[in-house]
Amino acid sequence: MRTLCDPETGETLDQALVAGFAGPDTVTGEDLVEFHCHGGPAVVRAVLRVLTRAPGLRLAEAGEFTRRGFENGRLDLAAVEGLADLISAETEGQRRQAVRQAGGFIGGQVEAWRARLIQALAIVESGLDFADEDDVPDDGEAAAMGDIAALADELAAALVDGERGERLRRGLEVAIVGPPNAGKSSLLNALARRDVAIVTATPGTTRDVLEVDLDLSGYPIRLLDTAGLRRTEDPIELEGIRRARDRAASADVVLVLVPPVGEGVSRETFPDHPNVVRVGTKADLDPDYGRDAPDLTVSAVSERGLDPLISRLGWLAADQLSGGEDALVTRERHRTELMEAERELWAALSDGLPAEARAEHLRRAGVAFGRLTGRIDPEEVLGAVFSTFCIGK
Ligand SMILES: Nc1nc2c(ncn2[C@@H]2O[C@H](COP(=O)(O)OP(=O)(O)OP(=O)(O)O)[C@@H](O)[C@H]2O)c(=O)[nH]1
Ligand SMILES: [Mg+2]
Repeated sequence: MRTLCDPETGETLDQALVAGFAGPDTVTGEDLVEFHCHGGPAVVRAVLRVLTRAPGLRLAEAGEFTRRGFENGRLDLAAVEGLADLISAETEGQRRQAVRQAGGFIGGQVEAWRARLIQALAIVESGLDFADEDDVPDDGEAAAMGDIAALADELAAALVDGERGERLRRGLEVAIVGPPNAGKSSLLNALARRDVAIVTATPGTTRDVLEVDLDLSGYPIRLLDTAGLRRTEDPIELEGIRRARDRAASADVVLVLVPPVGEGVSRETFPDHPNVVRVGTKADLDPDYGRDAPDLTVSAVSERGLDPLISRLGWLAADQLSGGEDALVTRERHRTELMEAERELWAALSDGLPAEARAEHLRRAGVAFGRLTGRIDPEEVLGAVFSTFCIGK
């Protein structure tokens, strides 16, 4: 415990725990001092006022601590992104994935790939000086290119992952579609357990796409309520229907709501989607669904059938988000760089290529790996990553 005073007036500001940490074994790699003062806003303000008056001291910018840690080699860029994901993780699945990336999961793998690539590149480059004397690649180079082929295969395999990692970050998108008055908004409200969407007996109530994020057994789900599909002349409703079709087409799962016969004004169907669950609505009315036999039935009023629907969604989420192994790629940025590296590796492997060109393709693959982990640091990439942090991280 230390007494913190204003050096100008001698006034006591707080009794605080002050902890010093010697670099380079700290989060930033620099020497650090932490003040653990009492949490009242006036205390914090007074301490900050006195500290920032001292020459050379200022408040950190957003993400500055993490940025210094990165610049001092304490963590790679993918780990920085993992940390950002950890701070914003809302479900258990997202937290687990973020902890893994913050701990250097993809960074470690990419560094291992890069090390192998550099070895092969060194062998190809060492052969360059003697290229005139011997057009046939020697054994060393053949072995090196054999490893590059294996590397390209590993990259390809890592990229065939159904984009699980990215999906887990943003959540599984589940679009609710169907004819007007089918009970789409009522179902959204029932699943969200809040009064999110307007429900009325007038067909064509919903126009905009409404989004609600839910946590279903640890998996993030983004539910979309959409405008009822029907033929109409109303330009506002037409725009709503266009958005509904658009969002449903790109959603991971589509719930097609089937109202009881006579309840829905239109039977216009939704075009094919690989993941459709047909849900009969208004089950409390003891309904007849005619020829449109649904997969399951629910009532937003009596809540009958909601639990089976939630289980079904949880099961779909587990299937689409968790897969067999932990996802290596969790961001579009990672995917772009790995795809670029893979392309360059295959290019380097093409037949009859002069050794200089082969080496150049391998170098470019290495640059793509380097961009992923932040070893090669175009300012705009770094700026984009760090600006998502809050101050104090
Ligand atoms: N009995 C019964 N009525 C329901 C149920 N779900 C919705 N309704 C009624 O059906 C009508 C339409 O419900 P909404 O949820 O607004 O339907 P919607 O599909 O969102 O309709 P649009 O936004 O117009 O496309 C309202 O009068 C609801 O009260 C249900 O489970 N049981
Ligand atoms: Mg609605």
